[in-house]
Amino acid sequence: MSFVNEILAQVKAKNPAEPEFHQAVQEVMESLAVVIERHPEFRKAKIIERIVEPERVIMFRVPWMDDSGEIHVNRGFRIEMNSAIGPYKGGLRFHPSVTLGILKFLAFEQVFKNALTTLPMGGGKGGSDFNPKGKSDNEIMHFCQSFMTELYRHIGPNTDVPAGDIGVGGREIGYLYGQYKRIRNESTGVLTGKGINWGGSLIRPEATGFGVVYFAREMLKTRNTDFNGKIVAVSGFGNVAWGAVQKVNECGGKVVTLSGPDGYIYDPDGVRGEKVDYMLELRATNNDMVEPYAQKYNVEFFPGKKPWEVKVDVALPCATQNEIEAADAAMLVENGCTCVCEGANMPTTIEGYHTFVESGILYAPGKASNAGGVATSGLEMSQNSMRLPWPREEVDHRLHEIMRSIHRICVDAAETYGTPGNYVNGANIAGFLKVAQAMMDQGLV
Ligand code: NDP
Ligand code: 2IT
Repeated sequence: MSFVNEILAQVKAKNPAEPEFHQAVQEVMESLAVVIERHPEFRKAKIIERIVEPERVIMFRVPWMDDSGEIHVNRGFRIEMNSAIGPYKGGLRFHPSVTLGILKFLAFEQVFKNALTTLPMGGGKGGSDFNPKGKSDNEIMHFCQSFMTELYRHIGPNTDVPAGDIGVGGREIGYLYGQYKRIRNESTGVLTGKGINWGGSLIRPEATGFGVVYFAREMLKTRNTDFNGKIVAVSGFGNVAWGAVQKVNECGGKVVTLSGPDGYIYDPDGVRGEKVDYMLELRATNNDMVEPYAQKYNVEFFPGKKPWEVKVDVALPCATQNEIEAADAAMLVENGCTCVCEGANMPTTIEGYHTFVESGILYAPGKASNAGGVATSGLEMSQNSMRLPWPREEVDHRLHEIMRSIHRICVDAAETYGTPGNYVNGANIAGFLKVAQAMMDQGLV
């Protein structure tokens, strides 16, 4: 058995019933075979065996009371995956599908992503199987307070700095921060994605989506083209999708789809102007549905379907993991899509990404292309440490430069290791090398 297959078999045996974690490890391992060959010192130091094992996993009970007085019990998690290059950093996800395995896949991805940002941040992820759908503001607050009443003892501005992810936006970060401050009697940058009046960074809400488009622009540049006149499919209608839609419009492209768990809308005139603001309203209803967009703007809605059947030039998956399966990937390529740039984390299955890579279209994995969100979180941490906010232009300029650097780093690593143009290999190899080298420097930890 090859070394890579051996590792995969071990990971599967040791972590049963965690298919998303296995998938994330497999994708990275496929890229690393050549690195291990060239660097026997990593194999000797068991870097791979160490990197797939979280430094610490925290699981806890989250009891809370709803508006009618009924008590509920959810499960809370924080995966502290790797701190070789800085404090654990990564979002919190509140969604009923959350399990230990999902958060381990996300924490694992985050380690490599954060390494690519050029900033000193380790990798972590957390969340809960709490379902925000249909909950009142009061219920969300009580849940967040209960969640933080345990989480506070494990995090800190120099230890572990959570942020948002699916189901956790500005409102939730506010409630979580309020409770942390109350317990610790400390105003610090312990969370990112804060409100701009109390330590948040300008551009953080838009950063992931902006970054995805900055990255896609760099990719298109390698083929001497840009967003001008391009037709774009976006999935999701949340935070990442919202930022991406704005930036595509600014760059001269036209977004014709949005999607939710209920299906997708097709808007041939483009999601622009007040329709972009309406995305925020739609999210705030906590109803899990994109269909009201179709009713409001009199466009077609395709229930239970995904937007990948629409003929587009560029696809930006911004909803959730494994939303592009093998058949979807084949359909995109067949319909002439030339660039797929991931906003979500691991939105493409292994078979799907093989299809993209083999077809020779431009394809970027989320750990490179969606790193603008966590990178801007890193910039928020810097501003908090200095106690000095940067203006919008400064943050946007730094974000843009970081995305250009990540693109360059991926292109260079892919080339150095013999697969030019393969962004998956580039991202995995460059992210791995930075963390692995740090682990070597720090001894057996
Ligand atoms: P939001 O909660 O703001 O939006 C998530 C979107 O995805 C919503 O439209 C949601 O619909 C939809 N969605 C969730 N589950 C499903 C599903 N099973 N099928 C179809 N649609 C679904 O989250 P974000 O925009 O923050 O996150 C989107 C993706 O981007 C995630 O993969 C996240 O990990 C990733 N990401 C987020 C970053 C950030 O800074 N926020 C940074 C980097 C990556 P609904 O809620 O109605 O179910
Ligand atoms: O997946 C991600 O990179 C995020 N959800 C953002 C994490 C962060 O710490 O800003």
